[in-house]
Amino acid sequence: MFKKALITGITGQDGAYLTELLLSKGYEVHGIKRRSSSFNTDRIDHLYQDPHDKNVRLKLHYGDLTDSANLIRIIQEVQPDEIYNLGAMSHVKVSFDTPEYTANADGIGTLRILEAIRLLGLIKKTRIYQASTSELYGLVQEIPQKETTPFYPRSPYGVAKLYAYWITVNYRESYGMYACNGILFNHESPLRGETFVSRKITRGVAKIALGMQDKLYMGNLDAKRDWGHAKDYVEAMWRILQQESPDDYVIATGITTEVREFVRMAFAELGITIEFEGKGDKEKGIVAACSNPDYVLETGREVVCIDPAYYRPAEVEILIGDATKAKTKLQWEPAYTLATMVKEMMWCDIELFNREKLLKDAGYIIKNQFE
Ligand code: NDP
Ligand code: GDR
Repeated sequence: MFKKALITGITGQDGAYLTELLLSKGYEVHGIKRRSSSFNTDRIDHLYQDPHDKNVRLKLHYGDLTDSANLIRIIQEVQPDEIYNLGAMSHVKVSFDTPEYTANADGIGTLRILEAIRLLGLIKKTRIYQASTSELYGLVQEIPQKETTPFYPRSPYGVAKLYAYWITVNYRESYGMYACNGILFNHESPLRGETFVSRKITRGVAKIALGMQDKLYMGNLDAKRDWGHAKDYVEAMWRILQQESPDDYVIATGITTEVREFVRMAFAELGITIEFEGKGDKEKGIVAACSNPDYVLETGREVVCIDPAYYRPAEVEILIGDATKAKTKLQWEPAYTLATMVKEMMWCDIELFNREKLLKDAGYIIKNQFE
């Protein structure tokens, strides 16, 4: 018999990679998608199956983590063996603008799922994965951060996820639920949302190289992140739910890198050398050399500058994770390095914008429909 999984946040970066993984393992995958005025299933369209076909193994349901009745109905209907709660308002900076909504979706949303399992009598059947985050660590208490490091979140997002973390632990301890937290450090991919820093950089660098954008406006270049690849990280999510007993795990690479260095690596991938000069708001990234004849960027041109609008009211300065527990107990190892990930992301965005440029130059795109 195949297993059934229910994924909240199936239309997001991780939802797409996880769906691919679970389908490849023979699961029937159900996903909750939000109603939107425009299509929001781009990341999983290649996996979509016509509901009229036979043996359809990917099914989508309209829903929202802020709607208890809807969640109870879907869980009742699907009777999942595993729930991956990936749905969230996941942008740290945006959470300062929408703190109440973030608490509702990211914090109470998790409670709604746990309560639904309890009320429906599915405690013995359904295992649950909660998408916890390195943002829980926030202000540095210990480095590297591991499962026992104290939490000190620094944003409404981090605080909402702190509630979700503890309510997951509480339901496990109170009701014997198979409920686990994956404390995942930043993970990126070509499917990463366009406003997270990695993708903003690879998109911006691609457009600058192709002559479609002048500069990249950045926030805090000093921040350091432990960046992995989403494809490796969804494998860890699945492994977390296959263990004999439920537990919480840090998933990270153990290497931390400055945002500034990510920018440098992205340009370098295209043969463009960048040097940074100046300090604080006045810092600039200048072209020092360009060895690739495909991209004409004159030496001395300013391509990166700071816009303080991207600073956060409170920042998480450094994240670096210790995934020893996951490596030992789950036998989890990431396949990507930061360098191989930047390469993949950079060339995907070059291809994307090359295509757009071709269409524009040929007169097929009148206004920029990709912005
Ligand atoms: P994305 O932002 O790419 O995806 C978030 C998903 O949640 C989307 O499908 C979105 O739907 C959905 N969503 C948002 N609000 C609601 C809601 N109210 N009800 C139902 N669904 C909702 O995030 P990622 O894929 O990168 O991350 C997945 C999860 O892991 C998130 O919970 C995130 O906070 C957490 N996380 C992510 C890390 C990372 O580095 N990527 C690290 C650690 C944790 P729509 O497409 O309609 O917007
Ligand atoms: P983060 O990711 O906040 O760590 O949360 P993000 O990529 O947004 O920021 C990483 C760091 O880069 C700095 N930064 C900028 N960030 C953005 N978005 N845009 C900029 O222009 C910019 N300039 C500098 C930020 O200040 C920050 O220090 C991500 C999300 O996926 C969360 O959902 C997840 O929980 C954590 O990772 C782990």
